[in-house]
Amino acid sequence: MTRMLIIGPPGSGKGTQAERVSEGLGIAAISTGDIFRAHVKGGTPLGTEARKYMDAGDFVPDSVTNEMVRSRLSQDDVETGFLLDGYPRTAAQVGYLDGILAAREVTLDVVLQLTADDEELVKRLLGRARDTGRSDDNEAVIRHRLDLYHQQTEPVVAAYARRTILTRVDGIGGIDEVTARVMDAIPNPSRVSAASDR
Ligand code: B4P
Repeated sequence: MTRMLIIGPPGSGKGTQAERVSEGLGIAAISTGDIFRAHVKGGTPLGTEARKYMDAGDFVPDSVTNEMVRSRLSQDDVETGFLLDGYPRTAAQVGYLDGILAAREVTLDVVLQLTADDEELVKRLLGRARDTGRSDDNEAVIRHRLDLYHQQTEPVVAAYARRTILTRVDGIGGIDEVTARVMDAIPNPSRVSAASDR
C-alpha cells in the first residue's frame, strides 16, 4: 500500500505520471484539477465557482478545495492507498491534509516533486492548448500559474523536504523515461502489473 503526493509546476507531467503510477500500483489517483474540470463540465455550483479561478490561473480558494479533498478521501477506494496529484498547493492545504491523515492515523510514504524549467513548461502547455484547447492554457495565464507555483507551492515542497519524505524527480525527457524515474523513486512499491515497466 502506498500513500503519496505528486507535486510540480503546471506542465511538469503530474497528471501524465499520476495516471501511470495509479495503474502500476493499483491505487486511486486523485487530481484536484480533474475533479474541478469534471464539475465545470457538469455545470455544478462548485464548477461555476471553480471556473472563475481556473480560467484566470488562480488557485481555487482553500475552503472549497479542502472540503472537496476531505470528501474524496473518505471514499472506500483510498483504503488501499492513494496518490494525490496537485494537492496540497498552499501551506494551509498542507495543514488541512495533515489533519485528515492524523484523524485516520495514517502517514504519507513519499512526496514526489517533478521538476522542469519554466521555458520547457510554457512550451508543453502551449502544445497542450493547441491539442485540447484547455481554457487556462494561454501564455499569460500559464505564466501566472508558474508564478503562483514559485510563490505558494515551493514553500509546500520545502515543508515536505524538512520532513525528509521528499524525493525530487527530473521531469525532463520522454514520458516513459520519466515514468521509470518516478517508479524508481517510490519506496517499496507493490506493483499490480507490468504496466509501470513500460
Ligand atoms: P491541474 O489540473 O493540476 O493542472 P496543471 O498544474 O497544469 O497540471 P496537469 O496535471 O494538468 O499537467 P501535466 O503536468 O500532467 O490544475 C488546474 C487548475 O485547477 C489550477 O490552475 C487551479 O486553478 C485548480 N487547482 C487544482 N488543484 C488545486 C489546489 N490544490 N488548490 C487550488 N486550486 C487548484 O501535463 C501538462 C502537459 O505536458 C500535457 O500536455 C502532457 O502531455 C505534457 N507532458 C507531460 N509529460 C511530458 C514529458 N515528459 N515531455 C513532454 N511533454 C510532457
